[in-house]
Amino acid sequence: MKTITLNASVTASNDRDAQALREKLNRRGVLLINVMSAAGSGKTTFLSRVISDLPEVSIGVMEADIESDVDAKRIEALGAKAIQVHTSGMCHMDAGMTAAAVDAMEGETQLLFLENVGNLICPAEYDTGAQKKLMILSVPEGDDKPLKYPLMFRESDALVITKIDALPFFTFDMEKCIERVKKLNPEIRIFPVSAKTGEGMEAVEAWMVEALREVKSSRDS
Ligand SMILES: Nc1nc2c(ncn2[C@@H]2O[C@H](COP(=O)(O)OP(=O)(O)OP(=O)(O)O)[C@@H](O)[C@H]2O)c(=O)[nH]1
Ligand SMILES: [Mg+2]
Repeated sequence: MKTITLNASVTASNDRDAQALREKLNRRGVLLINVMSAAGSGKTTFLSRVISDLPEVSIGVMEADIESDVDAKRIEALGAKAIQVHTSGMCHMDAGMTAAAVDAMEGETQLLFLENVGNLICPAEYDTGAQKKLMILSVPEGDDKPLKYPLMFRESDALVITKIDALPFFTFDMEKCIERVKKLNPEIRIFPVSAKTGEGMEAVEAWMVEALREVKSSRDS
């Protein structure tokens, strides 16, 4: 398994780098999804479930962390392509770093995930060049997070509310949470799931497959 260490881009224009990467991915017919959430909310567990549920799709995962390679090893154990990206202490990935990570991925993949560094603040501030942004909120974190960290909810195309199997043990008002999110971002798609039991996974996987089909058909047209 490959581990690469990246530093923040020196270029002033993250947005320009992001646009260049997005165009390159579109030309290749590859869908990149930027997965963002707080530490421990369940990103790697969610991605592991997607890999198991979609054996017909070739999936690659870029695991961005400050230290260690535990997540990349978990993904590789499932038979998917994975690389570990060390961010030199940075709390997010920018477009230049993401482009370097995409280049370091070996072999053909149709669906690429960037598991961003776990926190609800900095990753939301940087366009990585991914065509889609998916945010994960877990039940134990609480239904008030859209009030406290609005930017990530505003910026995301999809919100996965995970660990719904734990709802009986927490005070989490699903309706109130969804209402708060929709107020910030009326277009966002919301998928309550349990990556542990598999409940709700089909709907979010269908959203991903449709997004992949759109990228491929726009390349072919
Ligand atoms: N009950 C329950 N536990 C879950 C679920 N998904 C993840 N977990 C647990 O939550 C913990 C953190 O999961 P990870 O997938 O490692 O979370 P992460 O967001 O990748 O963590 P970092 O990469 O460290 O930010 C683990 O103990 C998982 O077993 C779920 O759907 N239900
Ligand atoms: Mg992880």
